[in-house]
Amino acid sequence: MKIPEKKFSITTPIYYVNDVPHIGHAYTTIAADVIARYKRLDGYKVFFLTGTDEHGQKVLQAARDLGIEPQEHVDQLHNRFKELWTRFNISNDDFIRTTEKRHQTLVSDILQQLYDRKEIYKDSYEGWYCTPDERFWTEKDLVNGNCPECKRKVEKIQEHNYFFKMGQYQDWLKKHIKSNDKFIQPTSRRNEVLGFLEKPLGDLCISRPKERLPWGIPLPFDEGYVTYVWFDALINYISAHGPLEKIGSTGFWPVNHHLLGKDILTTHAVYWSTMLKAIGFDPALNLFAHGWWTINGHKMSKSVGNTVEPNLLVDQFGVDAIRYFLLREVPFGLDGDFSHKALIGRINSDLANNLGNLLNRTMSMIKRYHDQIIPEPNSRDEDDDLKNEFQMGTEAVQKLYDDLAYNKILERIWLLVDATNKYIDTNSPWNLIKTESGKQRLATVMYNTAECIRSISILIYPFMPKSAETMMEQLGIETSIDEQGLESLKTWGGTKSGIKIRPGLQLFPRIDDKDAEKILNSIESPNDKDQKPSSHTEIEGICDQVLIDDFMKIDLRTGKIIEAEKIKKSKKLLKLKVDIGTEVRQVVAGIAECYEPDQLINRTIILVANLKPVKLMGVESQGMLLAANNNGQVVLAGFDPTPRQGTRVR
Ligand code: ME8
Repeated sequence: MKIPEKKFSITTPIYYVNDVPHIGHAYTTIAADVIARYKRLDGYKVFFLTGTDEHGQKVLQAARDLGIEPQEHVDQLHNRFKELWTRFNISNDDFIRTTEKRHQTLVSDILQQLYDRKEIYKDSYEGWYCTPDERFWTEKDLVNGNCPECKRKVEKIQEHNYFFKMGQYQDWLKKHIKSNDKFIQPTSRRNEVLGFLEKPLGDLCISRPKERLPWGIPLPFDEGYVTYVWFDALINYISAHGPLEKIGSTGFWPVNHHLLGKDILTTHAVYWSTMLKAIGFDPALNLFAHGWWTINGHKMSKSVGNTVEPNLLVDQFGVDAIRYFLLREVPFGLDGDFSHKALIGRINSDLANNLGNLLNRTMSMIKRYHDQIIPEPNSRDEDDDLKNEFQMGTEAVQKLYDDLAYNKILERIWLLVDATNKYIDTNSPWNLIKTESGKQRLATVMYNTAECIRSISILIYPFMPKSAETMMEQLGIETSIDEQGLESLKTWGGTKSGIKIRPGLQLFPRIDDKDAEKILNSIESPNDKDQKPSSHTEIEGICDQVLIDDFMKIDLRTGKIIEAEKIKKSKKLLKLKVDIGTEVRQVVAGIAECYEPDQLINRTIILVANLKPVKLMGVESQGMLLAANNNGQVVLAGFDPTPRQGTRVR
């Protein structure tokens, strides 16, 4: 019997070509690449799609500003994206452009079908139009008379247009979201979409008169109009698969993950899902809306002009360091302030000190003690703890992929890096070499260390493909990582004894303090210029007023303290483990002078759960406890009666 092929598909948004790409675009694309590579390692046939969104007002305006034809402009800019993806080692299977014939034909076909089925109708329309976002808003949507999304000015427009009967799918969509937990992630964003759907859902204006916007796909049933850029762009996800009748049989629909920034979740969750319903296709299995990279708290964006240029970062730090940093630094789903200082910190600690050093020391020991040959282990039955650690680690990593918890995946892999470094230290090969019996054990230790490095290379491959390949090369293993696959991690011993290692250059050279200072001085980013350690100031009076929206950005959760201990050499700090229902957080709190660790166990506290992690006395703190300072006596905020862990506090 023929075993059916396992298939998997993933997409990024198609990016506007009104300007060159920045690190925010690279973020989504790298995140998708990691999943695509991981699934291929797991034996799936993957279809990974990215592309460029080349129609609409923004793009036309950009071409006009440059004084060139829109087609010439989009041809130039789409290349900038393609080149950047090559630089970042992005393994996309296709790249779709909305100005391509295959896309335009499908958009036309879909429009005609929906028009024939009376899913599209013509009406007169008066509304407020936001040109940068290319969206109409009603009077009640506006915030202080401005666009509710980008807060910029809107203009009143009255015209005849075509509408897609989106409103009729409102109940279906609500039901679909409610009955499919993972359709929209993270949960907070899912709740936002459900909140949006509590208001009546209108129909969607899907045309723009040609005299106002000539740059778009003409409506097949009315020459006087072009297609609204979002209706056009969303169809890219299927136009890459060919004509409508073929899409269902490719095995790649529904898409497993549409990755996108939180700015475009409504268009995907609401417009795209209802469009698919009308066309007769199932919605994607998952929409994951990640957070924004910000600079000093402001979204990094082309229009604000506060972007970080990805090519410069790659020149300075290398591709894999950037790929690693973006996905390790901030949980996928939350916003993160970009800092070169933090990037250098990660390169030095995680990459140079931990991983790079592990490879170097292993290479030099195999060279010194075994003449550059991976030895035959003297016993294959020893070191079960190490082997179990790798077994459990690999399984944990695989589970974490289900929720796209990139930072946790990397954290888990680095526990294996630490375990291997510890294994070397505990066994001290430099002592084993001194005695005959020690030498017997040495062969086993060096073999196992090489096998650990092979496993780590496979696990980091989706994130840092080039570095993983270099590690394999240094180990002397010629079989490609894709060929070895995750399958090869199921049993210990995939590394062959007797092969010659090829020690090479240091994988991640450390950036010393002088160089770091030079780099930081040459960077314009205000974040790095004024970066101070996180601190809070005690203010006697009432602080400036904030809007409720700002307050709601702070995620306060109840948590139960399950472990507490003093931090060595600190009078003030305690290290706590706090259970917040969905996970256990490590929190460093300055309460040691007022609370004994034992007093705190089982106490329910309030945790600021979305505070960016910081290190205090070298210990990571993933949140902050709320407390009052009562004349120097710190008193923890609490409850009576006690709610369950993880309850949101407002
Ligand atoms: O919205 N942080 O294109 P776009 C993180 N063409 N990610 C960011 C980011 C930031 N500061 N800035 C941009 C469009 N992104 C439409 C999409 S899809 C059918 C049409 C990423 O060029 C993030 O993925 O404005 C965001 O959703 C996307 O780029 C927006 O790119």
